[in-house]
Amino acid sequence: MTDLEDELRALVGAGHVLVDGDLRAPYETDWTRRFTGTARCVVRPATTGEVAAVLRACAAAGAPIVVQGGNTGLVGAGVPAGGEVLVSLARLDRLEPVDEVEAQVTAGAGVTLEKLQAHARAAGLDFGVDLAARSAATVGGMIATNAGGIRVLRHGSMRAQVAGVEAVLPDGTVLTRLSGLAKDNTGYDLTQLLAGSEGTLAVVTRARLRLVPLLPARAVALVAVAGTGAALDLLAAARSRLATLSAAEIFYPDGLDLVRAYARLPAPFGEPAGAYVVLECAGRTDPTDEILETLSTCDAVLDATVASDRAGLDRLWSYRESHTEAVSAAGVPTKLDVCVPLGELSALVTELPGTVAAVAPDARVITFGHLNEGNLHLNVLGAGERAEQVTDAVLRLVAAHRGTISSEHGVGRAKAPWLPLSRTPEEIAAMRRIKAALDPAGLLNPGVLLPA
Ligand code: 2HG
Ligand code: ZN
Repeated sequence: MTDLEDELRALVGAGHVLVDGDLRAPYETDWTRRFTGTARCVVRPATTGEVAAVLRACAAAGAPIVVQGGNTGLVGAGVPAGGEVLVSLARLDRLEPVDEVEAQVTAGAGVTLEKLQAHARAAGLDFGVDLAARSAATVGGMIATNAGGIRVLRHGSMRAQVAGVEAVLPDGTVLTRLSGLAKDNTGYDLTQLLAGSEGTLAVVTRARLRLVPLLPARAVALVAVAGTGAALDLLAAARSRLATLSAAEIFYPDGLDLVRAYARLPAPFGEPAGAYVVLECAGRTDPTDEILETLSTCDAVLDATVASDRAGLDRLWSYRESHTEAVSAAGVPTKLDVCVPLGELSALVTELPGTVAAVAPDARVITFGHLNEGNLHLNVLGAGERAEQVTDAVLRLVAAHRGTISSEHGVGRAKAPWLPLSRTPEEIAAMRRIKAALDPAGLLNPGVLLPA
């Protein structure tokens, strides 16, 4: 083995430098199975000091690095393109005690969302971000991608929860900002710069996270509506009348069919509908009556089913949350994660099938997502060798509707060539200057975010 591998073994322990192909394999392919590459080796540091030492050693050797959390990313940003040292942060999984007065907690980058949620809830608080990959997604990856999920409506996305971070620059310098002060105007906000930077500027090792009130009483409505326009009418009614609204999601009949077959779920309604909306309310007291009253006075509602018990909540949410796994069981999807102004949503949904069919006649699009933000997940199945053309056609359509090419999954390797559709040449040039200042040798996550 080369000098670098020997040096890494000395830094993190021989058992945490994986060079054998079988041991590397689980780290080398992303969740979708679309992105895969060979790592030079996988390194598993356990502390910030070890991460710093690993980065220093890689910098001295001129070795490029790819950073990985729970490997739940969907844009190919956490797996190697080929030949990088893969730094897994899974062992940085320390959770400190909840500070109940500040309503904050410090968590290691490798802590899973599910563990963070359980920890916060045991202290009578909650974490503001929730998403279907909660059992594997980690704090560091969620900060790096500025993850969104199902409660952005209520609490904002990941960056809104982050009061500070500890992070390691590519030269091994450790930046520590974990005091969590509620007001602190002392210069550039490096924490917020790193949120959404996709591991291209520094490696987040710990985070000071804000917590939110625990709202134990929940009610969910699964609502059948005629289509996207009716779904938006229902959203408008929910937004104006439901003070406790915590989620508003959408899916369509073809997604429902896939999910029902995959998760063996019954048809939710006697009659099929054009679109389905999930509304969730959460409070200290049961919000069921509030939801029922809103549904009964909204003309867009064709049919609805409401639950507030644990089993019923899980059952209704599973129609929406099983989409990703059901799609994956049907094939390797081309995943597009876009956001348009709500006024453009109906037109986008209408024009989408024709746009895809024009470049990939055999492909089909499963559409679902976060209605409140106009954030649709367009999962194209059967694109085969036309995946790039489908991506190009759909992202151009989205840009024409004043939308963004990445709403919450990030740009990664998957969308980097299309970044100019969403950011001006001046913005991209400024981003490159920031990248060059913090990572002059271009060693961190090369090929991710910024177009080649
Ligand atoms: C979701 O909202 C996730 O369920 C995954 O962002 C979306 O699989 C997808 O495309
Ligand atoms: Zn999503």
